[in-house]
Amino acid sequence: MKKRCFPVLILLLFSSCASNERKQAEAQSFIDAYTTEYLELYTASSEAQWASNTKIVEGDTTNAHLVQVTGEAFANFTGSKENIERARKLLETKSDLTGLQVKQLNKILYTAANNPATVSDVVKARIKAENAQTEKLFGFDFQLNGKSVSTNEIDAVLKDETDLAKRQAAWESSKEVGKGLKTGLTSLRELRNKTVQALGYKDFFSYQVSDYGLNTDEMMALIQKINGELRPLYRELHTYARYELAKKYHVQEVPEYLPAHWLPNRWAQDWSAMVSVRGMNTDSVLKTKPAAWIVTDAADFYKSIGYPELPASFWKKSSLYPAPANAGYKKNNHASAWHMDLDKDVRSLMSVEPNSEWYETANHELGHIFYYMTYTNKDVPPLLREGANRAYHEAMGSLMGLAAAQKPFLENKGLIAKGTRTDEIQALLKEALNYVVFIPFSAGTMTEFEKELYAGNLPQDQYNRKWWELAKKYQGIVPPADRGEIYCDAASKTHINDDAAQYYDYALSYVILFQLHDHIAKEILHQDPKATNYYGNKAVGDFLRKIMYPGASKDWNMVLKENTGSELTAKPMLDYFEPLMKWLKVQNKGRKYTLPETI
Ligand code: X8Z
Ligand code: ZN
Repeated sequence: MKKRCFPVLILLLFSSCASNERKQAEAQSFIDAYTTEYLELYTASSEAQWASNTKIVEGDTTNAHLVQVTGEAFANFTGSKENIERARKLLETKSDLTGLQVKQLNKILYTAANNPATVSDVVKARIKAENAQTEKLFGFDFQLNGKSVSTNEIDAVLKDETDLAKRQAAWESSKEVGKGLKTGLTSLRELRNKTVQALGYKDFFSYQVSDYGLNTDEMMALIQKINGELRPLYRELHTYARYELAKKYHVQEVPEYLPAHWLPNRWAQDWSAMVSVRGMNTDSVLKTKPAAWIVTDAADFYKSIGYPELPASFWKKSSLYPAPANAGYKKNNHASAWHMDLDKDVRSLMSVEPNSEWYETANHELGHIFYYMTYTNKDVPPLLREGANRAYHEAMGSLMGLAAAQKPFLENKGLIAKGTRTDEIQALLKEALNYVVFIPFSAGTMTEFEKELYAGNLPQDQYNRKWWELAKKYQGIVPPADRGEIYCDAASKTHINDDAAQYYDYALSYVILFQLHDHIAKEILHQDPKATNYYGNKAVGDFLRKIMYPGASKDWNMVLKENTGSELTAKPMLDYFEPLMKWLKVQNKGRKYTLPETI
């Protein structure tokens, strides 16, 4: 017995090793062939999408045609029966494969589920409906007082205007676009659901959520937990804003809920423009700069922490500034970053003007760009060139945006005079009106609405009622006047149309951002998280690059744990705003709170 044991064991080991090698070689040759074709089709489709988002000409169908053709080619390949079967087959013996191979095969199946050949007519119709919706959204002619206006101009009114009638007109103008998008959204819901259902997903929402390795209930629980943890602080901010804005607009009776047009953002997702911190009025400096400075300065910040120069093609091919009013074309007015070929071609689409909002956004977009550039390396196969999860991708640039607005950084950059005295609580308040206020919008209104839409099949004649019910519940916001079902206010938000069922990414990204920032401040810079200066610090860059480098080839929970020592937690975010909470409670003493303490 014993005698035979050895040779048998060796033989077994040997043969299983040989079979491992064979299986791995087989998987690799499939993955390699798939990748080659994938890259070609992905790039062609990106180019078509890029053109159709940067040059929208009314009546011109060239872009739409190209988007359709390249989109269908990409879908036919990625959703083909053959690719699905081969990936599934190889995964049947996944213990024989490397971790990286398993991840790539899963990615192949995940992409297939959005494009199954078995329902190719549905996929075709979806591509068409998606492009039509984007063209309608960004080709829309916003009108204010009988004149065409850009969304930048509407935003400027909502930021600065104190006359409530004028504010309401601008706010209402910004929502007009939704009317024409309502039926398109319903078709998209059907088409998106039907596509992913063909490969066994319950609905499009659960499909998108599954990218995190979570099911819908788990994601909702996670997001609700975050929302619940930030609720006490939001409730203070909400109370404070009602009273302060009533004062500002000379309204005698403080409203129970905030009228949407009182707030300096079309969706009430960021109220930071409400507060101007004396001594830290960066807007007054920024507006003296050319728009290009905003982008080059953000790039300079990344460079200072050890990121490379942006490639010349970035500057040449990006679309960074608003289309001139008389250009004869419109462009997508929402900021985005593109990895065109999953290799060196990186671009950004923005409408930069010299102000603090675009300064923050430029930092945000470059976070995506440098993430792309960092995980484009020999160790990360093209199919895994994505963030650790989608929220990480959003977190990086937002983190840099936060860092680029802190006082020591601004002093160092000469954006405010050295030694300027500022009120720390006001600065913290301004930050909370951005980062904290965003949570009930992202984790509440947006996520709950899209869950109802996709998983709950919300009837079309209830879209607006549901939207405002959620806005009231989570954000404590009400519309200035009745918004019947002729409107579709949800559809005025870009992501509802073209980045569907993913908005919880941003809520999670803010939580991650504060975890990373806390770690950087305390462990690397040894500075107060509320007053940091990342500029020029290579160790900060090394830390971020270590997270970025593996892309999606590592488990996202592990990435966080390994780099910050903890799992996903809102604690650093809550700690950050602790002093503000105390201050707000004093300010709000004797005021009437209208939001329930718990959601
Ligand atoms: O959509 C974005 C980015 C896209 S790359 C500009 N953000 C969310 C939004 O504008 O609604 C960034 C934060 C929230
Ligand atoms: Zn982003």
